[in-house]
Amino acid sequence: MPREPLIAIVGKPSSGKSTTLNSLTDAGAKVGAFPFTTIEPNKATGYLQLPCACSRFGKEDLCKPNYGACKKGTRFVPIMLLDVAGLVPGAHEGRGLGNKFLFDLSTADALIHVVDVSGTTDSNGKATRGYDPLNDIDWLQEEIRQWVQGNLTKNWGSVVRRHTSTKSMAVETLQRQFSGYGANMNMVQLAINQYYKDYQCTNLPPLETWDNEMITKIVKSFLKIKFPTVLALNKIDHPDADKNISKIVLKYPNDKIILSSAITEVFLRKLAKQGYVQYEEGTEFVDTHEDIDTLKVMDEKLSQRVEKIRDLVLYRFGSTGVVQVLQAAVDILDLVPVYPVRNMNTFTGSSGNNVFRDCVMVKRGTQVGAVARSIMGDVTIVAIEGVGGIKISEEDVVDKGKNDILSFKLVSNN
Ligand SMILES: Nc1nc2c(ncn2[C@@H]2O[C@H](COP(=O)(O)OP(=O)(O)OP(=O)(O)O)[C@@H](O)[C@H]2O)c(=O)[nH]1
Ligand SMILES: [Mg+2]
Repeated sequence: MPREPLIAIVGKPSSGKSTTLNSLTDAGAKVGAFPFTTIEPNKATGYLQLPCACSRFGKEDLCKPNYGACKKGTRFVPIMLLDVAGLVPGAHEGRGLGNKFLFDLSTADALIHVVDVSGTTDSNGKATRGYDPLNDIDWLQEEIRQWVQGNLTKNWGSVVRRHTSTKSMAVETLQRQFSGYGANMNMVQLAINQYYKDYQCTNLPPLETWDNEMITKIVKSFLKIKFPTVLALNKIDHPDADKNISKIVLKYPNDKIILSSAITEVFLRKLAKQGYVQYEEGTEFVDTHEDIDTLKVMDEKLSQRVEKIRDLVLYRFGSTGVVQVLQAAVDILDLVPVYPVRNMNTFTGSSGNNVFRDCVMVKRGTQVGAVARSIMGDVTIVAIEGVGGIKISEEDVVDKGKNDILSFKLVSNN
C-alpha cells in the first residue's frame, strides 16, 4: 500500500499546534501556555471524514474498513499528523529549536499553519495582549524558505560543477538536491512549471548562471508544490480574534483559510467521552441531558461553559473548525479516495462479506495503472476493472467518483 499522506502542523510556539493535534486524534500531546512545550515531534492518526462508496450502493451495513471506520456511510480515513516544535523568527539560523524542527517536517506532504489570532502570544510565543498576528504568516513562510534555500546553496559551487560536468538538466540537478524532501522528478517538474506561472516565463536560464534572486524564486515555487499550506486561524473563541481574522483574510485572499478553536473541540470530545454530551465531531450539534435523557446531568458551572461554547463558537462559526482544517489539507493536496476491491460484483476483499475494506488517498488525475502499481507493487497486471466489470485502460485517470472503485486482475489470478 502507498504510505498515508503526512500532514505537519507548524506555527510559532503556543499557537495551539499540540491542541490541534489532540483535537483531531487521541494523541494526548502535552499542551502548555509557555513556549516550546513540544520539543520532540508528536505523531498521531487523524481521521478524514468523507462519504463512503458503500453509500452509493446501499451497502452501509456491510462496510467494515481494515483501517479507520465507516459509520452509516461516512468513512473515516486515517491520515498521519505530525505536531512539531514551535518555530520562531531566526529559526533557520538556529534560534529557538531552530533547524531540528525544520528537519522534522521535511517529509510532510502538506502543512497546517496554526496562527494564534487571539493576539495573546508574541512572535516568540510569549504571553502578551494585543499582539497583531498579521505578520506571523509571512515570517514563518520565510523561515522555511530560508532553511530550504540554505540547504540548497550550502555547496552551490560543487552542485554547479557536477551539473555542468555531467551535462545534467536543471530538473535532474534540482531533484538530486531536493531528494531529502522526498521530491521525485515529477514534483520538481511541477515546481518548474509553477515557476513559469509565478514569473510568467517559458524557460529556465542555465543553472550555472543562477544568482541568489533566481534561486529564491525557484525555492519559492518548489515550496508551493512541496508544502501546500492551510492557514488555521486558531483561538477564535477569544474576544480579540475577530478583528485579526478580518485583517488576515483581507491580506491573503487566495490562501486556504479555516477558522478554528482547537481547545473547544478537545473539550467537547472529552465531555462526549465522559457521557455528558452527544457531539457530532465537526458539526454545531451538541446535545445535553435536556435533549437526550440518557446523558449525564451537568452541574451549573459545566452547563454554563457548554452554553458559552455554543454562543461563542458553534453558533457564530458553525463548528470548531478543526475537522474542516484536516479536510482543507486534503483538498489542497487534491486527493481523492480510491477503493481497491477483489470482487467487482460484491465489492468484497479476498475473504468475507464485508465491502470496501480498503481505501487509499490518491492524487486526482493519477493514471489508473500508476494507482495499481502503488497498491499492488511490482506485479504484472493483466486488466483493471471498474464498476459493472467495465475494463479500464491503464492510462485512464482517477477523479472524484470516477475510476475510484477498482479491481486489479493479476497474472497469478488467472
Ligand atoms: N483560547 C484558546 N486557547 C487555546 C486554543 N488552542 C490552544 N490554546 C491554548 O494555547 C496554549 C498553547 O497551546 P499548545 O497546544 O501547547 O501550543 P503549541 O503550539 O503546541 O506550543 P509549543 O509546543 O510550545 O510550540 C495552551 O494554553 C492552550 O490551552 C484555542 O482554540 N483557544
Ligand atoms: Mg506543542
